[in-house]
Amino acid sequence: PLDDVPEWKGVSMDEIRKGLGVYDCQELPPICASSSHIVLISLPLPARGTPKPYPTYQVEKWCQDYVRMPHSKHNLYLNGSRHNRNRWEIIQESLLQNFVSTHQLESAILSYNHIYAQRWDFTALHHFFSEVLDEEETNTFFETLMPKMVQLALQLPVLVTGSVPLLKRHTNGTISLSQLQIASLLANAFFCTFPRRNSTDPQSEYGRYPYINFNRLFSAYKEGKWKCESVMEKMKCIFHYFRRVTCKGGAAPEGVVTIQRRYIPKSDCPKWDEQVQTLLPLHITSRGTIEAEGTGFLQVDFANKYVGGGVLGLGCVQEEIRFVICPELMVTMLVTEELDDTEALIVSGVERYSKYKGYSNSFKWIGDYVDETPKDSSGRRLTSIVAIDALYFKNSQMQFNINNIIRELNKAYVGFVGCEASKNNLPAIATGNWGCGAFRGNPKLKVLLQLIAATVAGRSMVYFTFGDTNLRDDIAEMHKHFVKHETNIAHIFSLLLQYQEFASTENSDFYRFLYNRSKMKPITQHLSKNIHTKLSVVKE
Ligand code: AR6
Repeated sequence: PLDDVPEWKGVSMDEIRKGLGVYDCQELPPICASSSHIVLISLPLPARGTPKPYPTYQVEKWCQDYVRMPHSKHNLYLNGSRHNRNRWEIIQESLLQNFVSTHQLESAILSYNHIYAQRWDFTALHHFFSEVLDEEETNTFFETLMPKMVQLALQLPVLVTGSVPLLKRHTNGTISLSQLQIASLLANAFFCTFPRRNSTDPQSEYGRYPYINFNRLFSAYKEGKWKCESVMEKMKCIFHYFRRVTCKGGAAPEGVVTIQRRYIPKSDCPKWDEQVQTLLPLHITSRGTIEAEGTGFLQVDFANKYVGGGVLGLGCVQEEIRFVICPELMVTMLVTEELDDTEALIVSGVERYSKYKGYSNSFKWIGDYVDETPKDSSGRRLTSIVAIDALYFKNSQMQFNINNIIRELNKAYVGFVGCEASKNNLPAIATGNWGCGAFRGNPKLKVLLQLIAATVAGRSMVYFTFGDTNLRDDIAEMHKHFVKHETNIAHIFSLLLQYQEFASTENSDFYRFLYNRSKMKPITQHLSKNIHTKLSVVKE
């Protein structure tokens, strides 16, 4: 019967895991503080309970290399004719009240952001409470959750005593902090307390960072547009997260999260035309999702170069959904400067809080999710996510341009390569149609580029086609073809180079082209030299 036909192709999950248990491999080594790894909690971890902040006493760095904290004594509020006041004092005064409506909340937020009073808009937030929640739910929110969120935000000075470094462009840097510290930072983002993060001018100090203050989300409302519904569902996820992290007892999060920015200069990336490996094993399935069935693997976030993408706006595709079901990911938006071509961000230890169904405009929050992922010796859940941003292709032909191919290979490689310290124990990659939805790439090309990058990084792959059985079969066949013919990466790369010219002249089937050409003799040394000349002349 048809039901017996497996929905996957390639090798089994067991083979991908090399017979090891789901959590036997680990992306990041245990936490060890250094000049490039800032640890905001005290080590070793307590046997139970939440990790303690580090250092014991508050230290403050008000400068361009660290997050400017809302409670800093340097965070002055220039309020017209009045004397400069400490902004944190105003924040405390404004938030310590018994809120009964979102209009009151709006006034409170604007009282320490008055220059935005005319520009910020809270329509989506008001809509959520007036149209989405019923009266009882609204009352419960203001009576119970809201005061706890305020407490969580105002505890920031005692919870985060160290300075939070920024993960800047073209640097390698790592931060480890507790889930509770993240919760407090995100509560501050909710109340829009982060200074200097509101300018829309790209030249401003944080012009190359993602948005972090939640006023963006509160205004994400379009009259009559379906997108507003997914914004409401995203809000449900976020309030659910705050409900979970503010509840007392065993349910409060006690774990640790590590955020790592990785930069490999372009000149140190692999020479793609010199790699002699053949493709590593692939498990490909049309069922399941990266976050659910990709347990234990390095899970790809189909990111924006500004991590988080449209999570605080109207966006509701793979990255945004991942960020709202695992809101701790949003703390990356506080610290991560725009990703450049050969940079990636790896996050380990985040928890999933929400169940959902649907996608994009049909996305719905459907309730609490209990994440049973075990923790490593550093208190991190064994969930690792890598944010890699694909290129956006307005013109579909452009993706076959060899410079764009190299860009995507390098990007995926930087994401997949893993730390030296974990080298022999890295999990496989769990991915799918990276760059092929909102960014309009061709999945048949992108999967091949990801396979090449994963192979050179020494990792097998689990690929989710997100319901597409034809794509699954085509990819499985392509992979099988190259493995059977022992076509190495240099050879595949040379085929891509040939297709670049072919694609612009004829409307051909990409894989057919690869099959036909791969039967010919592999590229010679002479031709290989030719590639380098071509590479330097082909521009986007
Ligand atoms: N698991 C597996 N596959 C998935 C999943 C999932 N959970 N969700 C989606 N897919 P897209 P992009 C498949 O459009 O093109 C965001 O705004 C599905 O086939 O999210 O790289 C970012 O912030 C889908 O069409 O990724 C960026 O700005 C395909 O993956 C931008 O979108 C691509 O998902 C990135 O766009």
